[in-house]
Amino acid sequence: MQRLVGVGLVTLAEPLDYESSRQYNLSIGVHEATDDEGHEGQSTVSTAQLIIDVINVNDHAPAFTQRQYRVFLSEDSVVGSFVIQLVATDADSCQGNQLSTSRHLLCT
Ligand SMILES: [Ca+2]
Ligand SMILES: [Ca+2]
Repeated sequence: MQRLVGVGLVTLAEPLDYESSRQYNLSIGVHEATDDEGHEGQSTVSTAQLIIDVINVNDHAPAFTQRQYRVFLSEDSVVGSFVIQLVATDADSCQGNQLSTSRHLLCT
């Protein structure tokens, strides 16, 4: 008895973006090519579920909330004086992504 084997390929039609869609849940059906009398078959014989989990990559660059900062400091300011607090954000998911500033680690 000979077995019939069909192969179907699933290919990516659009770029993925973990921050927009983290999972895709697809239903895939297989049909008979022809029925016993040689007519083109249309009924679904079997279905399967395909779940695609998108893996996050670090594809967004961190950015400061302002393009320019300006601070006025008196020349007699002592070493260690507070100068400014800067804030940066990163559109990537927080999992494993941290922003490193000279003094603090941030997670957005
Ligand atoms: Ca990033
Ligand atoms: Ca990402």
